[in-house]
Amino acid sequence: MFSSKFSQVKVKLPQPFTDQKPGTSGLRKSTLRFQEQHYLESFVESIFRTLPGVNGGTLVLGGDGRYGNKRAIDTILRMAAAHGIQKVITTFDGVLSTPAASHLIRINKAIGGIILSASHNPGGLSGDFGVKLNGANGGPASESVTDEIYNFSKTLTEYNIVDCESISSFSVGTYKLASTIVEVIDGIEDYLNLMQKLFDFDLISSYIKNDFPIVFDSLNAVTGPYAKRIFLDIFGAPAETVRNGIPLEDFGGIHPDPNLTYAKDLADLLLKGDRFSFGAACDGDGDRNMILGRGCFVNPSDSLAILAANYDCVPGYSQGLSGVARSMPTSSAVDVVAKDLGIKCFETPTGWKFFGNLLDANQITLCGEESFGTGSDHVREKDGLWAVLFWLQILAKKKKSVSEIMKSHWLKFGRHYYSRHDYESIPSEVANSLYQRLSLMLPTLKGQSFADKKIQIADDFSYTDPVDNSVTSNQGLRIMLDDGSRVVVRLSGTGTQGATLRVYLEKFVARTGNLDQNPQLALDSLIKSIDSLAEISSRTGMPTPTVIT
Ligand code: VG1
Ligand code: CO
Repeated sequence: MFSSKFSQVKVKLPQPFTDQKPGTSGLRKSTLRFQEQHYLESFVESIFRTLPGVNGGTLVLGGDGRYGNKRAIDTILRMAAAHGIQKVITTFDGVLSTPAASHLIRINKAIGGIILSASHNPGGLSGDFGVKLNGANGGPASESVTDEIYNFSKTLTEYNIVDCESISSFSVGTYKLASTIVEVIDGIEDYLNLMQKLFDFDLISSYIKNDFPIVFDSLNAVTGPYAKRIFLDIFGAPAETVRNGIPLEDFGGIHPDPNLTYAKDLADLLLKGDRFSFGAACDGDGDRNMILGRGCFVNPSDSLAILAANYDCVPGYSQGLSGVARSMPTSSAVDVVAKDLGIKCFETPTGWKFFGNLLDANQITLCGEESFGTGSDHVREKDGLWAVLFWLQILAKKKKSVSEIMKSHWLKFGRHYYSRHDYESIPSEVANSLYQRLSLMLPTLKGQSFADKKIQIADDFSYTDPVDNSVTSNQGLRIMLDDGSRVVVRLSGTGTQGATLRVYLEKFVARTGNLDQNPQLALDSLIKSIDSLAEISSRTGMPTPTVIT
């Protein structure tokens, strides 16, 4: 596959790039920015000069198939060879989901992995591209590592690469590039084996074949080949089960974010039609999941709580959960389950990297975020298809519908009404001054009335990692009321156009209360109060959020 003629070269940068600071999950920029000469190379050089064990190590490499994926793989392979990496494991067509990459890193004892994805952001020439770095545990690199990479990039003067003919097709096999071994695998097999160890595939397969039709939307992104292998080839479900199952460079124009706005077609199938009993979708790189039942949507915070409460339905977790964790803006639904199970519950900042230490130290088994991310100690990333299989296993075991499972959950634990309102593409100055203003107001808010309740705590969330004692501050503004309700305000770290303001709203209703309200109505007074306090609609000029979850 590679030509045997090559030479190792050092390429001088005209000047260093100063905008290579990784955000919530990796370096994410417009595709056009990444297409600029030396841009990708600069970031990859900073990685290879910073990551421990590069010389002689094994690296996992792949992406979600978006525009730029193959070119980036070719470039990174040649840079890996120039840095003395002993082996790079990549996949057929370079297509590899984030959770599958995490698993490959772990089973191959790799020094880490590079995942080419801007996750749930749109792809193509007018979309975004991204580079995510994972460490030897399979999880996103820690803040200290990404800070080091960023600092390195700011003064970088040259990068190392092997000069040879570029390649654009990756077929399965083992190749040699300079002295680096390039192993191209199918990328699905290992992940599938892991899923088969955790779940009872026979039980799920017979359940869905017996009048429980399901539909899964890959949104033209990375999970297509995985979903087809599992749902069609193994479970024997009909072809219509997997929608948009071929990874396309621009995701066919779809915004690969599994929520009620961007996966509306799927949502309509479940919420308005009666053809399917269960529906799900994953994002661009396959780490997020949205779960729907006939006529119902499962809020991701509830989803985490329901998985935790029903862990004993799944063979892979039958020995029990060591603990659970959720990101701070995620609702406390899982906290209540943890209390009932008598296990610990941790609250971390947003972003999967914070779960890594807890998972590695066996402090937790399950974890999740309100942003459609759920996962466990089986890998060190959130895992979309895993969550779908977990749900199917619960449904098959309990022989209940999604809405029955949810109702019985709320009847036992009470309901945490929850919603997230996103205001996307706000001019950065507007978002920053709004946020700054609210942040400066916090010390004066305690004791004041808000949504007819009293503010008990108003602070900026700060986290001390219980494993390594590292402190991460400024993780979101919290307003907590005396009835347990809360509003959290955060600025996104994954957007690429202007700023995105996220407002998270939560209100608890005990099991004896009204469990059947529309969440937007149940949260109405919180919504109005935060809008008037933070002047969101007046300052942004947006009367309503872009996305409501
Ligand atoms: C968002 C979510 C966060 C998630 C992150 C990466 O970050 O809110 O919960 O971990 O995306 O998900 P932010 O900073 O935009 O709120 V993914 O699917 O991009 O790996
Ligand atoms: Co993702």
